[in-house]
Amino acid sequence: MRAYYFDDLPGDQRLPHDSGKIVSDETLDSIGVLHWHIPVNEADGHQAVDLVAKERNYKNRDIIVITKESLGDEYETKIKNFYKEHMHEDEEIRYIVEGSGFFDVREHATESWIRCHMSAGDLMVLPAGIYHRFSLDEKNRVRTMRLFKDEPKWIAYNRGSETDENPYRLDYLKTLAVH
Ligand code: KMT
Ligand code: NI
Repeated sequence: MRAYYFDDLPGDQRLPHDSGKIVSDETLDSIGVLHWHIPVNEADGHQAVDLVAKERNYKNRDIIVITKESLGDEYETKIKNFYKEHMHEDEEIRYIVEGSGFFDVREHATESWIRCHMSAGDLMVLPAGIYHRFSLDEKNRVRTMRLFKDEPKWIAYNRGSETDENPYRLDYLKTLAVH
C-alpha cells in the first residue's frame, strides 16, 4: 500500500492525484488506520487472513467485485456513492484479493485527504467514525473481501451536520485527542 496526500486538483477520481507528499505509517496509526500486507493465497482459502480475523473477532465475510460487468445497472450509482465522503458506525475492513483501488481517508487535524492505493494482498482497517471514500483506479477493477463482526452496521452516513454529532464520530474524535 502506498499512502500520500491527495493533490486536491480537479480531474478524474480514478487518476492518482499524487501530491508527492508521502504519509507515514505513524501518521496513519495516529488517525486509527491500520494496514497489513498478506500475500493472496486463494488455494488455502486465505488462511493467513483467518488469523487476523480471529484475533480481531471478525466472524463474517463476503466478497464484492467492483466492475462494470459485475454491478450492471447499479454500477454508476455505486461508484458515485462510494466516492461520497461518509462514515460508518463500525470498522470498515477490506482485503484486496485482485485488482486495485483508492481508499481516501480524511485527516481530521488538517482536513486533508490521505489517499491509500491498495492492491492485491493489502488489508486495511478503518476505524468507526472516520470520514472516508473509495474509488477505482484506471484499471477499473477490484475484488475485495469485506470482513465484519457479528452484527455489521453497514449503513454509510454521508458527511454533514448530523454525522458531526454522531456518537461514533464523537468517540472517534476522542481517540485522536490522546495522540
Ligand atoms: C465503503 O463503505 O466505503 C466501501 O465499501 C467501499 C467499497 S469496498 C472496495
Ligand atoms: Ni465506507
